[in-house]
Amino acid sequence: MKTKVLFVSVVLLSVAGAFIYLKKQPQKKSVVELHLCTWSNYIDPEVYRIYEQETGVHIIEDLMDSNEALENKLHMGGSGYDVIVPSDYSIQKFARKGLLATIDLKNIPNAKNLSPMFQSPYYDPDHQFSIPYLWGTSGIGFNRKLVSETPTGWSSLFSDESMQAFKGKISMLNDPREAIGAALKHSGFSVNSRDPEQILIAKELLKKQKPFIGRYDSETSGQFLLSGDLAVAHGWSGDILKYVKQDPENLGFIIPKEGGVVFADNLAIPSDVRGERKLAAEHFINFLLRDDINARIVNYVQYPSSIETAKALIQDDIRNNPNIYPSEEVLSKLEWLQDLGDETSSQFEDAWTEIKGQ
Ligand code: N2P
Repeated sequence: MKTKVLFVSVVLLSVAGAFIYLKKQPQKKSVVELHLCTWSNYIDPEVYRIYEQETGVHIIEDLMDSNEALENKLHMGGSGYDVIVPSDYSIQKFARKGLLATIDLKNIPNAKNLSPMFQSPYYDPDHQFSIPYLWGTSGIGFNRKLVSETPTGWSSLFSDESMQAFKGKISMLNDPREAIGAALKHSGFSVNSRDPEQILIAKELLKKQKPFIGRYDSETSGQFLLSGDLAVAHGWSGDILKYVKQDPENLGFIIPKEGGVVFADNLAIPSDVRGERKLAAEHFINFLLRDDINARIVNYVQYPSSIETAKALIQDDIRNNPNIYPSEEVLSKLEWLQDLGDETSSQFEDAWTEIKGQ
């Protein structure tokens, strides 16, 4: 009996000893790199260097040019992404399809600094799946050397006169919801139309426009406006404004008078990211929301911040630029894209395949 007690005590003591020893050992970092899939011109690359310096975690960036392209990758599985940056309507859609992990807000304390506009966004009111990152508008960039009059609305991309005048020097976003949305808006409809006849009208307009198009481009149209290879470009505010800053005499950006799209892109985690990787992803998301980091990003990319407390660190020429931070009046004319459900989404995607493939 005595030997048995002795034996059990020795075993228990050894287990406790081993536990204390292991606890004292420095934690071995198991996540040494994270894969981020984001849009082009959406971060100051210096931010990756700072993160690596502070945490030892290396960020590997991959680019997406539309939510639909990202969705297809997630559906195929094994994307390897830890953090992704889908837009508003896609958060609804991806969550509905089980593609997003539930975020643990305890690990993202900086989310408390979100601006009032993003405290309860329509597409994810409790931030169950997403944290707003940057936002902006879609509009039209132009080069004054190539357009005789300053564009004011969508007709500068779609009217017969514009198409003839700017032949080969027009670009549209390479993005089904944005491009078809612009054609819907020009035709007097909502960007969220579910009406098959209206979608057909928009599709026919884009097919008619195609021979006049220089490029479908979600990444580099700003630089082609600057070089004079494009006269007018459908584009996202910051991507164009970055180049307007380089040549303000000749380049410009407008939000079309008929209204257009306002969007917010969000930090989210694919549903196959679990355990330590998910914790590491949440840590990185929290870092991107930190005031100094967030302001550094905004000053670099020219998109407005979702973080209220970062505003004080944002350059005046950005904070006071109505093209970057539009007035309430302009904002009220813009539409947020909605998740249109599977049936209408496929109609948009089929129309897009037909337009691009024609
Ligand atoms: C930034 C692209 C903004 C993405 N280059 C629009 N959803």
